[in-house]
This record gives sequence, C-alpha cells and structure tokens, in this order.
Amino acid sequence: MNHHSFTQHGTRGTADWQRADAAHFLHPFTDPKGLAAKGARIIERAENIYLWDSEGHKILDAMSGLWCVNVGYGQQALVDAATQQLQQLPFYNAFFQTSTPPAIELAELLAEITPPQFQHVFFTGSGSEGNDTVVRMVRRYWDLVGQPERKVIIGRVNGYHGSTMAGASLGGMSGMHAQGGLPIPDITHIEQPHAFENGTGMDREAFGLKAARWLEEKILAIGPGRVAAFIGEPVQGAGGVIVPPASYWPEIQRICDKYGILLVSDEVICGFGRTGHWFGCETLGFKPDLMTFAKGVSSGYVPLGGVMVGGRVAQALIELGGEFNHGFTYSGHPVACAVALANIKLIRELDLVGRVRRTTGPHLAARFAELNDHPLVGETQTCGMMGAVQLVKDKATGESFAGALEVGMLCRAHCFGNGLIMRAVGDRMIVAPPLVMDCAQIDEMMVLIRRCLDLTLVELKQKGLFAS
Ligand code: PXG
Repeated sequence: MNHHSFTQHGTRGTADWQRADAAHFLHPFTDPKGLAAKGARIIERAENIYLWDSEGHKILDAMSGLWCVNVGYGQQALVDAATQQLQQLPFYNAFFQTSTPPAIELAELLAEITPPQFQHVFFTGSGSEGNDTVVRMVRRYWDLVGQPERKVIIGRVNGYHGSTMAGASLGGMSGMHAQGGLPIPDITHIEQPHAFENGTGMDREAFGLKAARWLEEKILAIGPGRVAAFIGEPVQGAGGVIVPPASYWPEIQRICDKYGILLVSDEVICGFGRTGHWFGCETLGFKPDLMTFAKGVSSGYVPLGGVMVGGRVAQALIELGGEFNHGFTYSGHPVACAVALANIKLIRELDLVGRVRRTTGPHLAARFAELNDHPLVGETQTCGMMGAVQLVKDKATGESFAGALEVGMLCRAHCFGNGLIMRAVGDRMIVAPPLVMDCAQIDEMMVLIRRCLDLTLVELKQKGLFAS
C-alpha cells in the first residue's frame, strides 16, 4: 500500500468501490437499483470548500457536506480536539449522576452564545433525535403544569425535521408520511410561507401575515386548550431554502403568545452562523421556548445534536419534573462535545458570524440577484449563506415546468459534470456553502452556477422543452 495515499484502504479504484458499495451499502433517501446502475460518486478527501473524488476531480462543495461543515474542511483545531479527547476519555455516559468536562464546558458555552432565555441543554446524537426529544419534552411540560390535554404539535407542509418516527411526523414531507404509517398521533401541519407558490400576486409582507394566520386558524380549529407547540425552521432548508417574508415570524410569535403555545425553532440548519447571526431566530426576529440544533454545532466533523431548553420549560422540568425518562447513550458524548467546543471557538476566532452578516452574506445576495436576468430563473432568494434559484418555464408568467420533467435534476447533472455540488429541490437549485467561503470564492461559485444554468437552458432548447 502506498503510504502517501489519502485513504487507508489500499489501492482500490472507483469501479471496485462502486461494486462493493452497491453490494452492501443501503444509502439514505436513495433508490438502490438506480444507484447500482450508475455507481456512487466516491469522495475521498476535502480541504476548505473543496472535495476530491476517486477520479481526482476537484469539486466546489456549495452544500457544506449536508448543510453542516460551517468551518470548512481540514480545520486542524477540530482534529486536535478530537484526538486529545479520544486519548484522554473516548467515552463516558451522562446517565447515572456522572458528567464529563467537555459536555459541561459545551453546555456552559451554548448557554452563553444562545439567546438569553436558554440556560440549559439536552444533548442528543443528531437533529432527528433532538426533535424526538422536543416532542417528548413538550408533552412532558404540559403534563407537569397540569394541562395534559395539550398534546397537539403543529408543523408545516414541506418542513423538514428529520427521519425518525417523530422527526418525520413533525416534518411535512408527503413522501415520508407515505412510508411507515406517519404522522404519529397528535401532529398536524399548516401550509408553508412560500410566497412564490402560495402567495402569487400578493404583496410579500401581506402574504407573510396571511401565512402566519394559518396557524391561528389551525389552533382555533383544534381548540386552543389542546395545542402544545408550534415547530418551524426559521428558513426552510431541505424544503428549498424558503425565506419567509419579514412579517411572518413576529406574527407567529404573537399568535403563540396569545394562546400560550410553546414555540420551537428547529435550528439544525440555521444555527451556528448560517443566517448571519448565531441562530436563525435572531435573524428572523422571534424568541423560541425550545431550539433544536445539530450539524453546524460540530461542523459535522462528528455527530452531535441537542435541544436548548428555555426558562419556562426548564423550570418546570427542574422544579416539578423529577426524572425525565429520556436519553441516549451518546447524550453528551465527550469527543463530540470536545469537537463542538473547538468548532464554536473557531467560529468566534474567525468571526464567521459577523463575516456572514456584514460581508459574505450581502455579497452572495448581490450575486444571486444578478441571476434574475437569466431566461430560466423565476426568482432568487438568499439569507446569510443560503441561496435558492427557482427555475421556471416562462419567466414572464412564472409558469413552472411540468413536474415529470425534473428540470432540477437536469441542472444538477450539469453541476456534477462541472465540479459544483448544488442541491436540487424540485425546480429549485440551492446552495449553503461553508461559512469560510470568501467573496472571491463566491464569485468562483457564481461562474459555475451560471455556466450550469446556461448548459441546462441549451439542453432544454435542444429537446424542444423551452420555447422562447
Ligand atoms: N431538522 C432540520 C431542519 C434538518 O435540516 C434535521 C432536523 C435532522 O437532522 P439529522 O441530524 O437527524 O439528519 C435536519 C436534517 C437535504 C437534507 O437533503 C437535509 C437534512 C438531512 C438530510 C438531507 O437537504 N437535514
């Protein structure tokens, strides 16, 4: 074996990896037959905002892995923190009246950087487990304060809250509900604040208020005394980077306050600087009772998630609660917490949150706005270091392509072919690059994005699918 090789797996080539992958590895959200026919792309190493595949191609990762590598790849401080903790104490649990220094220090630091109502954290291994924790904790809270009939949690159509039974139930993805008998009882949904789809022809801010009031209508239909909580992502991520009108979240807050309902912000994507503040609720202007986090807390270097627990709920759990029969082997995993500590300190050192708010976020916004001159583009949106491009068949009317065409997939194939990773969500092309991406790298990404849009347009015209 060549000891300079980046893998520790000898000299297996792409075809061999693909064969073994297809033979044994069932991938998340993937049609196994389709993947086996094509072969997986094998990613072997990464640095900063770039990946290299097993064919030696360099790829600009405009998705931060999966919305998580906020500090970019190859940060030695995180590697050192993991190595040091692995040597000193690779694991101990937090169940039986024990604790570990990294978990304690991370809890302390999270209390410092989150909004002031948050002084307590419950650790999990992922965002999905965080949202399962939210469901149990919210219902436990209402039991403890003597209103056990408050059980219903309201989420949103096209929201994403993970893949476990509770996470997929809170989310509003119909394809997920169709598999496995979901949603679980007492979870229901309202429409999303997606102006392009649900607010055609309306003033944007007026639409924001209208969309928020769907929550009030739902509460009244269920009966306010039965509603426990509302959960939403500040900006919907997996749903397509759907940035709500500025009027939306403050109105949601007002409605939750009016009926005494707990407000839960799922910060799994928006947290840790993505929107230009530490947390999305700060950018979008609301004050949640609970906050789910994962991904950016450790920049994805190791799995970690959790729930920030606000004063009202924390007080009930602590003062009235006794034992909360909930937790995971890896709640407060010392290596994960050590990496998260190093990650958060690095975000601070590099002032990534301030850079996104003042410099790179506005630059991304300006550069995305320029795409509006492209014949395929119906609208663009950004928030901090997240961006979306809506592809349309008719720019003048905003008419979409027929669903069967999957124009997003056509465009994504051009991205893959041109060294760019961009996500397609239906007809929306989205990016969420590492927060270390600088303005010159944004420009480099924009060259690739425009090239891929041009190539998609050429392909559509050749196939007679784009008239004008
Ligand atoms: N909440 C939100 C808002 C998420 O985006 C989860 C919870 C679940 O986290 P875990 O760690 O359990 O995966 C997520 C995850 C996509 C995509 O295709 C997005 C996620 C996961 C997988 C794919 O955009 N987000």
